Amino acid sequence: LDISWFTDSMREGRPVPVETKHLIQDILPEAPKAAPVNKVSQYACQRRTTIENNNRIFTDAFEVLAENYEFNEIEGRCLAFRRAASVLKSLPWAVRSVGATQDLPCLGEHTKAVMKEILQYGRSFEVEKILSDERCQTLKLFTSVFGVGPKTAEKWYRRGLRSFSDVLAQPDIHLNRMQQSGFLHYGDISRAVSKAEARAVGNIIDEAVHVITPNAILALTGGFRRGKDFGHDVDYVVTTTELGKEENLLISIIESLKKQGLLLFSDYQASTFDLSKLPSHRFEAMDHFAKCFLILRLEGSRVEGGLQRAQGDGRGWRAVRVDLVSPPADRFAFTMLGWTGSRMFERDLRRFARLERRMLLDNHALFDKTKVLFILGCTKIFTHKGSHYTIFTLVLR
Ligand code: DCT
Ligand code: MG
Repeated sequence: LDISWFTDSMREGRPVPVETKHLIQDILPEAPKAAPVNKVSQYACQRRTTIENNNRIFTDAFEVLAENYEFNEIEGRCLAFRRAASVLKSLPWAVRSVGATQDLPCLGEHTKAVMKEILQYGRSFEVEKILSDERCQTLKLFTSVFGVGPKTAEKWYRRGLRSFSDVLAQPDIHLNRMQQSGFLHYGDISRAVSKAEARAVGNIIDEAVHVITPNAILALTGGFRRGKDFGHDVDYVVTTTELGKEENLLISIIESLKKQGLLLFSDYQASTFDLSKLPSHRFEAMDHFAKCFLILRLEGSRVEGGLQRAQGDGRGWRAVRVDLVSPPADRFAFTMLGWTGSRMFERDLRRFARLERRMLLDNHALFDKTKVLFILGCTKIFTHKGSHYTIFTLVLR
């Protein structure tokens, strides 16, 4: 098929039937010339990313490689593959040749070699090797249990344990409370949570918190706030407009859930937030606000359209993982931004603030290093103009 007449026509703006246009775009070796390849920013927070992923064949492979590096504690390479996946997820077009990626940031030699293999053979041999590796399979299985991290998983693997029944049969392995609940509710909490289930959880928290205070603020965050239809847990920010009253809020909510028989597990972490210790120059994975990691019993009758259930499950309820974080009201905007994710977006937002704006951003505050002042009372921390995002300094107090 000689497609040059059609491609020339498309380039010169002559009319071409839409089916032909799509066919050509499918078989062309390169991405369409109009794709803004040279405009893709190295910062995730400067890239417009929808939840539609046009490059899943590559990003799924990158995630396997990243996780394998994580298991082997090779942080740099793990991050490199997560960065590359984040860039490809932002593209409104599917990559059809390695040549089409030449102007994209964050794609190194190794990433490109994996992409080349996938384009040529439809799969990556390196990824297949990892997926069939016994150690990797076992670590993935063990870390899928709530409360089991890579270190514990490795310890169990080194003891020769390969399955849950191997672990549970060891008389000298003492599971902590979180791990016990993780095994007990494994089937339920490893199944995706739907948006309807997340809203039903929100209604339960909302009812509980409004009995405690009429001034409560409750906001869904995490993946659902980014528009995802499913998640591995439900994340809510909950506080009250009365500054200081948020201190005991989570304790009261947990108490109320327990009384209603809805609490299957709870790990409460009190606030260690100290305004005088800000700004923090060191990167911390977790913020200092009061938070709790819960497993709740969710009745099907509370969920619009019913529960996500395993086949043959006759119960009228399921267990759901829920995270609650409770900042003081004047820290609400920072907390919401920090908990919305994605992980790479958060990481790059902080990097962008530091390197491009000389500011320090975390879940607690935004600090302007040039003017040596805190930007307080923000209603919005960043906004977007056209396709670019800017750290926003709205209201100064
Ligand atoms: N977060 C972060 N850095 C981490 C972990 C989490 O910045 N290392 C933030 C971003 C997302 C938010 O916390 C909630 O975390 P998760 O629930 O793990 O992520 P999610 O995007 O909500 O994913 P899922 O939909 O699977 O729950
Ligand atoms: Mg989540």
